[in-house]
Amino acid sequence: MATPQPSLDTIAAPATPVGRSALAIVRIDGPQSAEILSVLSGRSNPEERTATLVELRSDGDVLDQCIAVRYAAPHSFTGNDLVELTLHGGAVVVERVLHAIVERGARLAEPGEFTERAVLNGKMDLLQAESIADLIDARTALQAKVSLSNLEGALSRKANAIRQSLLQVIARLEATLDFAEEGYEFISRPEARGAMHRALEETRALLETHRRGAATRSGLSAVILGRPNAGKSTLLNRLVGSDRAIVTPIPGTTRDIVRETLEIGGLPVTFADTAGLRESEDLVEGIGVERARSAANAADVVLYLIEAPGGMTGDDRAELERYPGAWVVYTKIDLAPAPPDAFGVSVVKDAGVSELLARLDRFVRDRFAAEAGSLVNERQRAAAAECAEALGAAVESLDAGHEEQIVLVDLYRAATALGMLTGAITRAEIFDEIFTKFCIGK
Ligand SMILES: Nc1nc2c(ncn2[C@@H]2O[C@H](COP(=O)(O)OP(=O)(O)O)[C@@H](O)[C@H]2O)c(=O)[nH]1
Ligand SMILES: [Mg+2]
Repeated sequence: MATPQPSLDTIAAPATPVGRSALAIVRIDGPQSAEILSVLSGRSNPEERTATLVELRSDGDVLDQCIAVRYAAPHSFTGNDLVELTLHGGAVVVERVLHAIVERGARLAEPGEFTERAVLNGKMDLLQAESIADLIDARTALQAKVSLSNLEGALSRKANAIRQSLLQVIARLEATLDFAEEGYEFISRPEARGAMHRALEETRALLETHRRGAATRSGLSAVILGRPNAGKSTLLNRLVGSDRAIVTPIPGTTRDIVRETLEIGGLPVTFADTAGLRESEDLVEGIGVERARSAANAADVVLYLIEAPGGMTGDDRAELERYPGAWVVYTKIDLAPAPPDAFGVSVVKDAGVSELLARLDRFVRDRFAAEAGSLVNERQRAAAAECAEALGAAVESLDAGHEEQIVLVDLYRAATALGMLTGAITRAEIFDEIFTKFCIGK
């Protein structure tokens, strides 16, 4: 582990949302943290890692009575000396305490700065740091579960294992090059190829986890399509359990997209109710139809509604050709039955709706629910894709009978991409990109 830099400054921030609450936590990190605590509390510092009741004073004024916990480097979240104050909640208390801390030499922390320090001190890698932000932002239990598995290191272990195997091949190919004159061979070409190919397969498997990981992180979109009056708005209202969209017997009522989010299969699924698909003279309705089509193109699920009494028309067939994966749902089956083998619902009679939800639940779980150790964002995907591309090129060079040096260029590129993924290789711009998205105080 890196030793904390002596020149490090001391930072402070509230770690809980500022506002009316029972308790509020303020953190101080850096070399002066313990000294600031002892000045404000007017006493020698409490035992390490021991909750201690102290009174904080500034210029003779009592600021608050709080519980202070002092952590000494390297045994803290950041790896530096760190103090956590559990104050009474309330904006004024937090504000006054922070002010006193800053007056004694600390500065206010930037978003994510505590976690960034933890990464720089080798307390966690970049993937784990990102999963903290994900955990904080989790909207469903499944999102929290995947974030926790990555925080615990599930994704880092997969990426490190691949990187280690590549570094071994690199080392042995380099050694072979160094001793080429003497005729030593530290790894045969078939052996190197085998190892590279395995690493490529593992990297591809990692990339495969991205669809699930990304869906778990950002949720899915479902679009409800169909001709005017098919019952789209009625179904949306029933799914979300409120009169969200306006329902009338007049075709063309819905013009703009109405969106509502439900939790299905552990993920947030945002349903979009759209304008009915028809050629319209009306400018606003025409724009609505365009929006409906483009939302459907980007959707994870398209529900295509058809009135059972009218049945499928030529227009429906033409629309359905644009969305090959669409689920056809016949509506208003209280008025006429759906065709045999077709799926039907009646909101009026409350028939088929829970079956529709159950099917969606299965679909989301089968296709999108992430397992532990999934790539969850674009940065991670791009790094894994770069690695796979470089490994593919390395295998090709080897097969084409190119020299070791040429193969090594791509192998280094692959190993570097994995190093960027976990943060073993650090770049300032990646850090900025990741940590500025954090909350203050984390
Ligand atoms: N009988 C019956 N009528 C329905 C059902 N669902 C919707 N409707 C009626 O069909 C008309 C059009 O519904 P709406 O949801 O606005 O259709 P949209 O244009 O596709 O959004 C309204 O008068 C609804 O009350 C149903 O399950 N059974
Ligand atoms: Mg509508």
